[in-house]
Amino acid sequence: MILETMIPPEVKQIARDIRTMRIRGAGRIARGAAKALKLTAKTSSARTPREFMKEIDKVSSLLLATRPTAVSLPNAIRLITAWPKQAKNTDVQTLRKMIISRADEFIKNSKEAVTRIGEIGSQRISKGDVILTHCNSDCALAIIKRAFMRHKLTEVFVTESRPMRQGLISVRELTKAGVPTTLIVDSAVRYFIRDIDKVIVGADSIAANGAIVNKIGTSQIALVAHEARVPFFVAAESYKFHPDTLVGRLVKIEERDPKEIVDPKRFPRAKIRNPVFDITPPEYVDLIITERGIIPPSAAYTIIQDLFKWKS
Ligand code: RUB
Repeated sequence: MILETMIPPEVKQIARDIRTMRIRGAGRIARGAAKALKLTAKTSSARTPREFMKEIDKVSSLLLATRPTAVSLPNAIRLITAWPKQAKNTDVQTLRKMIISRADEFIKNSKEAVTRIGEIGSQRISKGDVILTHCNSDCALAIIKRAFMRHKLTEVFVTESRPMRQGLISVRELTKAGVPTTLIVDSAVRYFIRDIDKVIVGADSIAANGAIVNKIGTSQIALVAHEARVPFFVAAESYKFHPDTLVGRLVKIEERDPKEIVDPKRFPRAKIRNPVFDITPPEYVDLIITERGIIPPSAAYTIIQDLFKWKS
């Protein structure tokens, strides 16, 4: 039996960091998981392939239990462990090498995908555009920064993104890159929508019907953009497409501690709810920008089925 105590402390720390959001954002969570699997493979003292794969499974379960919504996490684990899991007549050393090289490959591909999304997405920005983004997405910011470097973009509006205020991370990153940035509260989106040319957000999961799961408030912004006929773009690596939605499974929406909103002791008679993601219907999404190219939301089904061979 693999005991919890046998999991390397650095791996437990990564799991803790994902749970407490020190590591956050779907891409970073996936890369964190890849690093944890690599560390496990490197330090394992398993004597048999069976023992080794049990350790990998144990760590996978620990990671999967951290946050439920970003499919990048299970997809990263699946991509790294699928081969070693099927490998027959192999030894611990070979399995170790497989996990390490697949984790390295995942991290490298993931970072390259973000750069490529920046490149592809920036071509969809017109000279003088004012962009609005929500929360903090590496993919969305890659497009904004690339477009700014190409002298296309005029200004970016960033929502605060309550309750954890990840918008402030975006503001820091964008101003550091020299992008003219305006911070607004989430409820000011409709007030400012007439000043906006395009909305660009990231995604934690994309369902087979093209629905987007992203930071709470995204769907309200999409609704406002739709009403004002402002194009709504989603930027996401291919591993954000959710294979389970092919068979009608729903993406689990994480509900976090109400303390992130306010100290519940101050309102002992009130119930406080803190769902941290929501679902934007595909009708409100104009484009999904991936590292493989731009697709309409209606092509999500094909991406999941064909590109990944993740058949129901
Ligand atoms: C982050 C969030 C981001 C997506 C995409 O939520 O919703 O928009 O994860 O980010 P949280 P990226 O802060 O709760 O993790 O493009 O960086 O993967």
